[in-house]
Parts: sequence; structure tokens; C-alpha cells
Amino acid sequence: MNTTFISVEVNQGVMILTLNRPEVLNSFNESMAKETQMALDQAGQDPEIRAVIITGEGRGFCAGQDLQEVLTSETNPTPKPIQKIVEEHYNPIVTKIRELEKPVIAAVNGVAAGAGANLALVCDFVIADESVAFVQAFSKIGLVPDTGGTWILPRLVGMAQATRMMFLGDKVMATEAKSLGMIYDVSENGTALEKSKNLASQLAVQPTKAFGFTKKLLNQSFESNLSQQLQAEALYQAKAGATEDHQEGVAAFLEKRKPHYQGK
Ligand code: T3D
Repeated sequence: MNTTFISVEVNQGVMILTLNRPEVLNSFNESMAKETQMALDQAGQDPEIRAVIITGEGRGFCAGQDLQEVLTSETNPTPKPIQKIVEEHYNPIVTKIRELEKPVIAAVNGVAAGAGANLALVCDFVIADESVAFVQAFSKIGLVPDTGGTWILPRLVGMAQATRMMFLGDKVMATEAKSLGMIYDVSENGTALEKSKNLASQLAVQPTKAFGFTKKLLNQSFESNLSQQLQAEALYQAKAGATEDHQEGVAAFLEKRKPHYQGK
């Protein structure tokens, strides 16, 4: 895949997608958004890829929308309308992450603001360096939260904290984020990517299909009532039960050996 604003590396079943516009804290321009979408498509299509890490180059993870790109100026007299930016850049990224039937880890190496904060939060795992600040920066510039923030944040931290973050736009440091249940883990500064790689390597040798089905169940869990969710569990259990990995898991248990899952 030819890319300019992200780099993509695949190694031992793990794709590392690095946002790469460090001079603007990896804020999203249109091309970076499109390249990110393409990389997520590749992650979905390639059976060899069984876990994905999203991280940032330099001192930031992602500062959200590139605000230069939306400003009307002599060089940019007709910027793309905001609604189109949200619909064409951010919404597909969030959908692709949530629908990817493989685990996605955000290795948050530096500040995560606006769409950048919510990009991290919609991932399945978030590991952040302890000096990282998550900022719902939208209200500071008179916008509403997007990139799935109004969907994921209340689910993670409840209405009171989500409202506080979105109205006040204050910095939520990694340690507080973990204590609020907003992220999975905090790492020593400079180690979020390493820690994420360790987690991804573990996940990439697990029963990938069962993870994909689990994501689907989690995606719908807040919208379903108990009976709908029980029904969905039965259906996805049937699918998981028909996988080679399930056969392997049971055989390995009975033979008292380690399972060798192939994501099939
Ligand atoms: O079209 C739409 O707008 C709809 C889509 C909305 C989605 C959104 O994401 S809206 C929210 C957009 N993001 C922000 O409002 C965050 C803006 N950035 C900041 O508030 C701060 O940069 C941070 C709190 C993230 C970090 O602060 P700090 O002090 O660590 O860094 P800095 O000095 O502010 O930034 C470093 C450089 O990156 C600086 O450039 P310079 O002065 O070195 O040439 C700064 O201008 C640039 N930068 C940071 N964020 C953005 C940016 N340039 C363009 N767009 C940015 N979002």
C-alpha cells in the first residue's frame, strides 16, 4: 500500500498503523483519513493480520482534525463542508474499527485531542503513556464531539463524566482515564507502543474469529434487551462453535497441551 501520511507495517500477524504528520501532532487531513481507511480495509481483508495497533509518530498521538484544512483562506477558498468531513473522513474510520473482526489497540504515545481522542477510545484496547492527555477539544472551537465520542464515552465513563469532558474540554490524564474505566492501561512514558505490541502478539495467536463475534456482541449490547442479547449470544456461539479454532481449543484442552489457533 502506497501511503504518504501514515506508515503501515505488518509483522507476525500484527499490523502497526502509524499516523505520520508529527509536525501537527498527527492531526487529520483528508489524505491521512483516506489512507487510514484503506489500511483498515487491508487489515480486514488479509487473513494473516490478526491484530491491529494504531499509534502516532513523534510527540502526539493525534490532535484531531487539521484545523488549517477547514479554514477559509486565499489558498483554500472553498474548504470541504464540515458535515462531509465528518461523514467521509471520520465516520468510516470508526465504523471500520468497530466492525473489524479483529482486535484493535490504540497505543497512545502522546496527546489525543478531538477526533484523535475518540479515534483512540473506539478501539478495543487503549494503552496510554502516563503523560498522555485525552482532550474532548471540540467545545473549545464551538463544535460538538464526533468520531463516535458521544457513543463511546458515556458507555465507558457514564453520562456525568462524559458531559464534563465534552462541556469543559479539560485534559484527562492517562491515570485518571484508567481510574474512570475509559482506557485499558497506563504505561511508563515512551512504552505504550512496546506494551501494545506485547498485547497484540498475545491476541494474534488467539481464536480470532471468536474475538470478531465477541466484538459484534459488544457493539450491540447497549441497544439490546436481555432476551435479544441472549438470542444473539446463541447465534454467535453457533458460529464460534463451527470454527476450526473451537475444535482445536477443545482438543488441546483434552490432550493437555497448548492450543495452536489459526484464526479459522
Ligand atoms: O471539519 C471539522 O472541523 C469537523 C471535524 C472535527 C473533528 C475535530 O477533531 S475538531 C477538534 C480539532 N482539534 C483541536 O481543536 C485540537 C487543537 N490542538 C490543541 O488544542 C493543542 O495543539 C493540543 C492540546 C492538542 C496540544 O497542545 P501542545 O501545546 O502540546 O502543542 P501545540 O503547540 O498546540 O501544537 C504543536 C503544533 O501542532 C503547532 O504547530 P506549530 O506552532 O508548531 O507550527 C500546532 O499549531 C499544531 N497543531 C496542533 N493541533 C493541530 C495543529 N495544527 C492543525 N490542526 C490541529 N488540530
